[in-house]
Amino acid sequence: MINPENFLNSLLNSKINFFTGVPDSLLKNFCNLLENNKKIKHIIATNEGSAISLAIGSYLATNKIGVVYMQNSGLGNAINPLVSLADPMVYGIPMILVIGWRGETNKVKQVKDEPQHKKQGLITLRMLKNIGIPYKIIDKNSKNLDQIIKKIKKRSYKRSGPVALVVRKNSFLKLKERRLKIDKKLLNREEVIALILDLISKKTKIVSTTGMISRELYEQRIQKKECHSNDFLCVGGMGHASQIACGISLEKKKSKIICLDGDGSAIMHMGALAINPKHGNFKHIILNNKSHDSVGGQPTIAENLDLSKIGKICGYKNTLLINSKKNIKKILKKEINKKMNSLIVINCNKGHRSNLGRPKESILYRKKKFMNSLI
Ligand SMILES: Cc1ncc(C[n+]2csc(CCOP(=O)(O)OP(=O)(O)O)c2C)c(N)n1
Repeated sequence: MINPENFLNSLLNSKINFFTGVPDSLLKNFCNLLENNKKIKHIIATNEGSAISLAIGSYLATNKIGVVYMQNSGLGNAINPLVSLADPMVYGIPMILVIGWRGETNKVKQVKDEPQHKKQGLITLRMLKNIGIPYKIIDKNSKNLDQIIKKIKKRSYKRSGPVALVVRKNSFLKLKERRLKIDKKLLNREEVIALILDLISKKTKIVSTTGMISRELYEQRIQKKECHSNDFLCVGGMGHASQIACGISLEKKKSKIICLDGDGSAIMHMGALAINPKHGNFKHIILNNKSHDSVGGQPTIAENLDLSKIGKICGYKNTLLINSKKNIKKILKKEINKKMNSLIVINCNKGHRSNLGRPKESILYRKKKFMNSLI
């Protein structure tokens, strides 16, 4: 296996010191190393397209190549600035992409992964080929990292454009997990989800965001012996859950709808905060643990933001920040029953159960059940 420290050192040896990206579970041991590293400039971006743009800016100012890391699902977000700005046919900006390959394929088959990674896993290399980005696949047996990085960097300068390292699962050695700081005055995310389920009517629809939030919602339905038909799990398309909820609420004016969002997800496509209150009518609940908890706990910019104030400015009629578990049930009950669009930000602790299950039924079956529940 590759020691992420060696991988980082090889990049540093190649005089690369600008890093940006959106965290990924396959890359988490590398991503986590970048935090608080005084030798480098590192920005955890809000989406992969923005990360590409940060690297473009850094290159323009320094003539030096940067690294952009992402999960392969983020390639979709990255494609526009890659193709319309960084490509050798436009501004010709060298950079190294480090892409975690969920749903990877080998010579014989595609490895088992969750439904949202199937298509993206299959097409990742083809996408890179299509947009002319040369790539090298690395895995747990990759050696001579210094050589690999030197070569790929040279290639990037030579073509005046991006190049990619595509990283297979389990390539990186596990480093120490970060220690969770628990704030006793807050609930954890799963406890908040359980509470919300206790407070809503049986017919309320829930659209939940990518990652652990959807998995915890699914598990809580099982624990409460409730069916899953009222839930749409936005397993992929991170950052789009609230616009899906908005679209549903436009068409189903009488339905009670809740979006269970994460801070990283809500910020990834924050423009939605302005569209939702203008066109939709639903309760937008952001479970704010100020981190990308699902992929390793890396901080989000929510550390520095009051998302409820942003919601107010964006036009939500009702906004609230819940910063303590004291009276939370009473407060939430009142909020959920209000008949106007609301943005409710609930601060909660980081962390999740290690034995959290995954949805079992086929994803198409779940879609059908959800659509039927809307009739
Ligand atoms: C476009 C895209 N980029 C990255 C990911 C990987 N990813 C899955 S969940 C997640 C973190 C979500 O953070 P947040 O919304 O704050 O929820 P939390 O995990 O903290 O509950 C990330 C980065 C993804 N699925 N899609």
